[in-house]
Amino acid sequence: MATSVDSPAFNPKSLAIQAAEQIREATGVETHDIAITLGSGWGGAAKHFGEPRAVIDAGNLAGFHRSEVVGHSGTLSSYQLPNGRNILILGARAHLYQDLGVDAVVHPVRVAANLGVKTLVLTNGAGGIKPTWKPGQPVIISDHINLTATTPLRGATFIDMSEVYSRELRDVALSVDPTLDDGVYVQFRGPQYETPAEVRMARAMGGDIVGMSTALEAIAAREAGLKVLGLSLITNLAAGISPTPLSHAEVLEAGREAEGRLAELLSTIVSRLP
Ligand code: 8IG
Repeated sequence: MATSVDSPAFNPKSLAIQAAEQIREATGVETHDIAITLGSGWGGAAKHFGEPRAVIDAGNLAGFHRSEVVGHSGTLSSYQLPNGRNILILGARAHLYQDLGVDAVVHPVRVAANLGVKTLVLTNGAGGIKPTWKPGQPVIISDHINLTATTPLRGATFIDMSEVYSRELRDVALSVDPTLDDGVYVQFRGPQYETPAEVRMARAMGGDIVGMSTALEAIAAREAGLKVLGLSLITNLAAGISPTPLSHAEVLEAGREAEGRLAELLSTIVSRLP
């Protein structure tokens, strides 16, 4: 059957409803409570959640695209925590720099919302601007600045952005590790890393963290009414802060070294989420 581009099948919100229905069938679970996106360095947390109830190849779900970036997986997995919570790990992130469009970027967030998820944990690997930070250090995202010049919202969708990253959820993270620092996440489109001048600009604007993923996802989450917890692994010092050039290999290496601690931290936070 020919499907026209005007067909509801191409509407991002109906694609998210379709994918959610496919996940309900694959998992046998009607409602998921928490969804987690695992960015660079955070992947080890999954094994702390026990045996997955189901692992779904994102390529088989409506609206998903196979991930292009080394170090990212392309599956969604469903777990049940000892406290009974159903959690969904969104292991198939699309980035703006892949040119799949902003709807593809936020699709996993919309799918989670359609599954009944109320709490979204967004993790990422990112560059650090605060001079006291060291590669391998996790930090809490307190707020963001969206420098992508785009948004997942369409039309007159004037959503409140005064507390995108829930104070309550940040306090849960702090209850697990009171030494966690926090900072403002600045999203650039990428894929190139920043120039030193761009990092100075981000710092002058009030930014502490530079990345390429989380602000757009958080906006879509707030549109859908989800509470958001954002966590960054500082995998590298931002350009000009770091004495050496940035490399993706360095990012992956910092992720690997921090993985054990991050896995423990994230799984404990998740077990305490309201
Ligand atoms: I990992 O230094 C990682 N992601 N924009 N800048 C930006 N994104 C990043 C960086 C960085 N490191």
